[in-house]
Amino acid sequence: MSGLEITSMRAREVLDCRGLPTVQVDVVLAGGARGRADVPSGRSTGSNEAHERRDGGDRFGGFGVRDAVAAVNGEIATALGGFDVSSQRALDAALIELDGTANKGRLGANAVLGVSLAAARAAAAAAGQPLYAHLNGNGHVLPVPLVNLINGGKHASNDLDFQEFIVIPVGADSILEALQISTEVNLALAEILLERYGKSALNTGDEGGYAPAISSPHEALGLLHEAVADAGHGGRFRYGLDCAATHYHDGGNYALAGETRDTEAMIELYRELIRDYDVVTIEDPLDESDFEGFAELTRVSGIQIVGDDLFVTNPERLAEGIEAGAANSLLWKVNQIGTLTEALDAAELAHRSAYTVVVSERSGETEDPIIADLAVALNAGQIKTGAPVRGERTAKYNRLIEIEERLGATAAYPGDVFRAPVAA
Ligand code: 2PG
Ligand code: MG
Repeated sequence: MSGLEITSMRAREVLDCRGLPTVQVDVVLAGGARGRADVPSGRSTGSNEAHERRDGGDRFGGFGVRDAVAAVNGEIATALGGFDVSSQRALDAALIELDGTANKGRLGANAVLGVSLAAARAAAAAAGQPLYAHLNGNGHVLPVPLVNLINGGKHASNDLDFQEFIVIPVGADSILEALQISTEVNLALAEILLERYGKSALNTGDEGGYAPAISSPHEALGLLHEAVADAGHGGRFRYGLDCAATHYHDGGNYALAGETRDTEAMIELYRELIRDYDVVTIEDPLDESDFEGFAELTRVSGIQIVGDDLFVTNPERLAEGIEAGAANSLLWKVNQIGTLTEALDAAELAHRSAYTVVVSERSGETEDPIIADLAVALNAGQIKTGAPVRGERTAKYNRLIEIEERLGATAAYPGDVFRAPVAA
């Protein structure tokens, strides 16, 4: 006995930041080490994501996860009893085989992922190491945060179609300073919004960013530029978007700010925003099935184009995208694919293909900060985890601050070269 065998596993329903239930899993090993993980949940989901199992019916408005919890406590606990967690790949392979479907639809990706992540944490605890160091002894790059200060799309009740308007603190020397100056910009933004639109403009969206009643992406980006200038940080920020375009696309056209645009018109709009607002990264600019359009925009834009709904952290879809030249960056969300190993494989394929990796939260998060450790383990150099407010977002930022302190002199903050593989 190595002490690394699973002796017990327990899942339960807990609440996420929207007050909806999600799966929390505890894994206990023979040597006494334990690991816990919570499973996040998206709202603007890609249609090719692994299956999130919900109970339906009246309980929790249909969002209950009792069946997924029962799958962990019953079938998965039985099958993995005594399993040695020293190989995450073997453990995840066992989970995939047990489920037996292509999208984890039988047991539920939320059941499978909870076990996969809790087992990784237990293995790290048994080794006496923080998770980032256990996964990669050379993990030392603190990610540049893509800080989402204005929310729209499915994440807010305003008329902005783009989902996320992002500031990127490239002119900081550390994650701590990056968060400091981002927060100063957020405070300046609040003052501008209050003065210009009144106090209802200070209502926030799902990721803690403000959700003013505006509809023009130009206006939103202009507000970010003004806030950066007012905070005295001109030149220290660059800008980004998550357009989540799948969600206002219909038959080749996009319904954006009251107008209908075809793919070419969307690409023109992006070129304008890149030129006028120093936008250096755009996620999901086009529909999730439009590999060709993504390839064209990637060619003509010269910036980082990120595939979220396009790739769904799926190595096979990513391989297809690489072949087509679609995007040059992978948005990386472990729950889109359902096991840590498959997500790590997608990141490895991305890096091998000179695609960048942006580690990302979901809009439905808990206080679990695991993506902070995963971002450092991947040396990804970029993370997207909302505005620097609200516990489920600050949990990740605070964990990054802690990791930076632990790493001491070996910690690196990439600053303006966060997307170097694209610029090169
Ligand atoms: C996204 C995510 C997270 P959701 O589209 O990138 O920001 O949103 O979790 O709702 O899919
Ligand atoms: Mg997205």
